[in-house]
Amino acid sequence: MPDAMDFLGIDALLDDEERLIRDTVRAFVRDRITPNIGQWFEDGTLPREIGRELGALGLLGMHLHGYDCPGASAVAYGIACMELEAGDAGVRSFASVQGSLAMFAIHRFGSEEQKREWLPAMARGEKIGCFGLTEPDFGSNPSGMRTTARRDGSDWVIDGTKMWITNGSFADLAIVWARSDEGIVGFVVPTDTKGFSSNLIHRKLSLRASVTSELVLENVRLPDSARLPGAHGLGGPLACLNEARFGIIWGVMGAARSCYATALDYAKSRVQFDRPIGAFQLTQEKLVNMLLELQKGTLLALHLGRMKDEGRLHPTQVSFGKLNNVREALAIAREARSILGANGVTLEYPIIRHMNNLESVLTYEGTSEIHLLVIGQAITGLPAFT
Ligand code: TGC
Ligand code: FAD
Repeated sequence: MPDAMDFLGIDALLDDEERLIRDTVRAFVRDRITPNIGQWFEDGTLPREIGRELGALGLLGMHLHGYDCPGASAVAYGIACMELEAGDAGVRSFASVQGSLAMFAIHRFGSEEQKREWLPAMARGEKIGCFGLTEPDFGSNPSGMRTTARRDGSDWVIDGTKMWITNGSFADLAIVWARSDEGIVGFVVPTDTKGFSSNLIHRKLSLRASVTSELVLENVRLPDSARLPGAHGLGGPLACLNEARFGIIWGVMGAARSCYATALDYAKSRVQFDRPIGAFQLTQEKLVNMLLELQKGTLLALHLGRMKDEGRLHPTQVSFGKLNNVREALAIAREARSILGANGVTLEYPIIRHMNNLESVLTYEGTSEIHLLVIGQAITGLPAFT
């Protein structure tokens, strides 16, 4: 009989190293995240030392090569994201922003000096990075950004505000994207630079175990060596987003798996009308529908991961995965929540936490509408953004 958690035997499609990474990250989540996450979520915090712990496991910048980065495959990185987000999307977000956004930007577009200065320490989690693209008035449309960078002698002076920046308040460096006479350019901004400040965003009801901040840059003066020399135009930050979006395709299947597993267990033990609620056809329909989308989404993630490892994954295919898997993970979480009845609304169970987190994941890294329009343009040749 197929396994209720791996009905299609997807496990057999992984190699030994991939299974080892999965088991290692799963054990870390079981021992370190699961016992604490309810409290962190309630308190609205994520301890900064998680960075060093993820670094020690080789999970920061894990798919990057050189500069003390682990150089793992895209599939191995995806599996790690899946296991981290089965714990909580806040922890996966931490790893995504550090590895796929901040480290990737330096790795792809940075100078040799920048790579040597930052990447090894970031891989160990000693230095934390954040990625400032979104602004208060420019979210889905970053091409309108108002943050400016102007040359002043051999220096640059940056002014502007970035909004909704993950890891912003405890970061040691911020990758900041700004408009200049040369188009959109990127900088590595040490957060102790004069004129740089951050403000924690409070009262979030989603991704509470994740630090989200506003970044304010007032007359921030930096030498030209702080500019990312390889990044020219909006394609720079968008290339970084492809990496993080890829991790999300996997991550959300971890959150969905946690919801499905919790609902399945509950349905077998909760008795109403003298029978386990899992014996009712309506409950079975919910569970089976969850299983279908969970397995299909996991297969999709693996397929896209193999394509990425072969170097033939197109950004529009990343949009396909992000749109589908986040949408389905959210549907699974909502359905799972209903199976737990009143218990489904408390932090005693993980479901409502995942469900609330997934609302942010639906919005960040390109909203579902933006990814739909990216795919729509790819298949029709007709842009429908404006
Ligand atoms: P468009 O004219 O289409 O493109 C401008 C230039 O960029 C290139 N490009 C890409 N390059 C690499 N990867 C992609 N996915 C790319 N998409 C476009 C394009 O070829 C062009 O290059 P060039 O050389 O011709 O100049 O740009 P547009 O202004 O029309 O915008 C297109 C659109 C709407 C798809 C884009 O702006 C977009 O993706 N918007 C969504 C913004 C977004 O996703 N923001 C995310 C912020 S970071 C975040 O949310 C982190 S959450 C972290 C966490 O906690 O996990
Ligand atoms: P808007 O762009 O104002 O969109 C609002 C609604 O309008 C959405 O439904 C959208 O899909 C829709 N819409 C917009 N344009 C169109 C269109 N052309 N056609 C149809 N519908 C459209 N950003 C960073 O730079 N770095 C980070 O680390 C980061 N972390 C984040 C963490 C959290 C918890 C959250 C919630 C956000 C984070 N973001 C980050 C910001 C995130 O990327 C943006 O919220 C996202 O890009 C959407 O922008 P917006 O919120 O301004 O929404």
